Amino acid sequence: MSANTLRNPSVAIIGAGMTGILAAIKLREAGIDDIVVLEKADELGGTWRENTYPGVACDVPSHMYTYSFRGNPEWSHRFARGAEIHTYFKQVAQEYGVDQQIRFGEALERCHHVDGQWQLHTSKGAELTVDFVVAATGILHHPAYPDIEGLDRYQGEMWHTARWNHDVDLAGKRVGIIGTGSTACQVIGNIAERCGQLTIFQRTPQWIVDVPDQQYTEKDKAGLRGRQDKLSALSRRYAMALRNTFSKAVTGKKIPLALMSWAAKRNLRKSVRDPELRAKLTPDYPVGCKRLIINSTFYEAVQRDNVLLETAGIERIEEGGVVTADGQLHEVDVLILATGFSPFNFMRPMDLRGRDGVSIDQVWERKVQAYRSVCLPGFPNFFLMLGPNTPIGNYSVIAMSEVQTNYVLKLIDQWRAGKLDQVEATEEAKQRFNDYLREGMGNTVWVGGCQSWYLDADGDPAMWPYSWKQWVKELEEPDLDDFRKAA
Ligand code: N01
Repeated sequence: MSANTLRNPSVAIIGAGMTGILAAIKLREAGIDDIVVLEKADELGGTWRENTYPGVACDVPSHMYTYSFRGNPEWSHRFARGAEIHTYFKQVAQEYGVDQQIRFGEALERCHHVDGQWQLHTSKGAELTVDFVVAATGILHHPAYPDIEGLDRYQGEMWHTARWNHDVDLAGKRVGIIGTGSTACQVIGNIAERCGQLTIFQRTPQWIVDVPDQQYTEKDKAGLRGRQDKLSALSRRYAMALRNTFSKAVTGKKIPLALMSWAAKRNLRKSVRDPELRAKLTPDYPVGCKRLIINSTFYEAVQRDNVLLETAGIERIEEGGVVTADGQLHEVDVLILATGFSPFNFMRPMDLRGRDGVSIDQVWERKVQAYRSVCLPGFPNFFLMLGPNTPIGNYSVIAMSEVQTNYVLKLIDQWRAGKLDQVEATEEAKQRFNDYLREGMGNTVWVGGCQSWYLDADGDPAMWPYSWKQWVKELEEPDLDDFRKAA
């Protein structure tokens, strides 16, 4: 079929973060121009717009954390800082004209499948009808607030790391921070020196590896300007290194796992001299079970005289501070919640109803699952970006989104060519896919006995348990036998 006989679909993309921008670029490149991007905030950038906490940086090498088609010679460090990543996405959106297609300050509230199309209702009262919806709403987007008695009674300044209050100067203040995940480690390394006293409330210690954070010189940057070939080569080199180490380790390959364990244990041994403190910082679960933390500032900060690592466990919170299980009140002027995110919400809360009026909350009531992370039976012509079991972990989510976007485009091509009007995976295919995932989980480190945001309510990891290569293969070509046939 020639290009001018193809049907031209209308597509709504939910969210103007990294995946939403990518989807818009790729759809336009494929000749689909009837696109609207609905963004609830007044600016694009997703995670990198929302997370502005001190020390925010990407823990994936910067030259790998870019779109494959648009490298960035300007990165300041091996691990790019949050603000420069935000700038990168704004630049790319502008260069590719995507910013013109974004409707800012307009959230999608209702999304119903009616008579073969999607009817949308936005927070501005607009009604839209489109053929396809792409949910590019991110994973780590909904801050998780801890369920601790008395949290609402606290009288000092308090905020979640994803909602940083830049109006409060921490200099000289008594600061408490709950959590010791990737975010907390970055924050602690950055603010410890400034605080009068910093108390870290650690519930579970974490494994940390230190990868040197090289600063790029003007000469380094100049050598990369206008050289997409060099930028791509750099990106490939990092990607290969990560695949051969982290990705293999977490999916149970013995040698990479042993090396990763060795690196994390050695880092702790070398960095923390005091045996008592070291014991407090030593996890009792395998390396990689929780997401491995890449950080070079936390161990130094935790050994400062003005920093206390409190491991007694939080009993309750009072007006003036945090009471630990040993009965001690830790008075703090500021309480920072570095308590992570609710990763199983995806595009919710949203009144999303598929074929026959079935709601997403009903479908996901028992288990949050999808077919190949992208498709939902009962929701035709609706695609998830970074959906359940995308191989998140210590790898670039941009690379994952690119693979998923190509897959989505191939499915939309079926519609454009008139082969399918309703692109909908079958329930049976979804079940088979999830059985296949379950088979692989036993070999992974995520079932190593720790609690983490990777696990769903049943304790099953919402991760990809096989190799990166295998995942790319799965998404290379749609298997049309797994989709409902036209009625
Ligand atoms: O969140 P987390 P995060 N009482 O869920 C603790 C990405 N990221 O924001 O371990 C006491 O890892 C909880 O304790 P425990 C990255 O993918 C990326 O740090 O459950 N403590 C834990 O210590 C990362 O994995 C970059 O016992 C409570 C912490 O809060 C993901 O974001 C940078 C508690 C939560 O840790 C999430 O990291 C930063 C309670 N009631 C983050 N509830 C990049 O570079 C929770 N905790 C891209």
